[in-house]
Amino acid sequence: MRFLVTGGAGFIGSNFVAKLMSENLGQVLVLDKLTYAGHLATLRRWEGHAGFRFVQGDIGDRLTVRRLLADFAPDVVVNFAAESHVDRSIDSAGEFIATNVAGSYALIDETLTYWQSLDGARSKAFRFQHVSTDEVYGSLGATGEFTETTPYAPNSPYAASKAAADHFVRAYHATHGLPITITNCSNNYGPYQFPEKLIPLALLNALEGKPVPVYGDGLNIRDWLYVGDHCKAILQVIDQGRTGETYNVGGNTERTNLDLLQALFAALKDERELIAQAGTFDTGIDYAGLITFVADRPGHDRRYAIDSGKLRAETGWEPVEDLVSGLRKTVRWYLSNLEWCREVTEDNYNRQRLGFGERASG
Ligand code: NAD
Ligand code: TDX
Repeated sequence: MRFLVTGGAGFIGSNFVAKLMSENLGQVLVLDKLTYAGHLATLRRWEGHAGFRFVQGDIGDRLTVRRLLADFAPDVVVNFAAESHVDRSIDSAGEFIATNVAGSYALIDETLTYWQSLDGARSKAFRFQHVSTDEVYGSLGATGEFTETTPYAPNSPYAASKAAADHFVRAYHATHGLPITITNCSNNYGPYQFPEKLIPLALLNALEGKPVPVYGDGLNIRDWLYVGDHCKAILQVIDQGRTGETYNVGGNTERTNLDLLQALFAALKDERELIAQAGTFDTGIDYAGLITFVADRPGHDRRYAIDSGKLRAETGWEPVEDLVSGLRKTVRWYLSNLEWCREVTEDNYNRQRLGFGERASG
């Protein structure tokens, strides 16, 4: 199998590439623009491996996409490439529209032309797998779960841009027959997540004894899924999912942000020895005492919860990690990769508050 993986230098994409490479599942070509969120350091271990290639480029650059499709001749295109941070979309939505909407459109339109050029067997086996989010469904009240038929009601510019892309992908199936699947997943955590997101931000701040910012009252609920389990779900959908269908992916692990942070701090406390070895950190910090309530995120969705029954019934998917084992792996990974954190954030991010300052136009 030949996989074209867009956004493969980012968090989830790189974990997906690691799964393909370490399990020898096929040839991999990564197309990534290397924005602030994508780094070659994340893919370094695959450099020089037979079966791995990296190209720096934009999914919205039709000529590059066309050339790569023709030269590499993929059996599967998996689209992870996106602007992914809600807070940045509040500051400025332009890049979200450029990549998530226009970029996804250019990618599927070029993919359609490529797919139409394939002969019978290859055309039948081809798949475009689009990676999306539960945030397209908006916010839940105290009860209920998102299903695949929940109406779209995105609240952040990020979610709106992902919703638009989902609609185009679906429309290319309905109109042109392009063999697509869409996965809508809940909050991921694990290795290689850029430290702007809640878990790595809180983990690094706690280690350094810095305030851990909690938006609003800290009672917003997210459903957390270890990234490896998300990648497993994507592979199973590519393998067994029906074309034209959407599959929700979630961990049945709903936590308020405050409860999640307590679980993270417990995982950190379990790793005192590793913390002592990892640097000059104080191992006696009262992490919970670092929690600092800050102004709420504008348009902050209150609760997400996912019904992944369709995915489970049709593919047999089950997550392997629970929150305790997943956080343990995550904490150990960050403690062993502090240099990666430094490398990917230097010159572009110092864990400052995003999404609540001056709105930039564009
Ligand atoms: P990320 O920000 O860590 O990585 C995104 C990657 O895409 C980066 O490597 C970046 O350089 C690349 N990229 C950005 N614009 C590009 C462009 N125009 N052309 C090519 N590459 C480009 O994001 P992530 O958290 O790994 O998310 C990956 C996908 O999964 C996204 O589509 C996101 O919406 C979706 N998703 C994320 C989560 C989550 O919790 N992180 C949950 C559900 C769905
Ligand atoms: O400093 C913080 N303090 C805080 O309280 C940050 C960064 C976040 N939060 C809150 C906001 C959310 O309720 O924590 C929760 C999680 O925030 P993020 O890590 O920014 O994730 P979220 O906004 O839920 O979106 C994530 O999951 C769905 C990903 O970033 C998206 O790409 C994905 O689609």
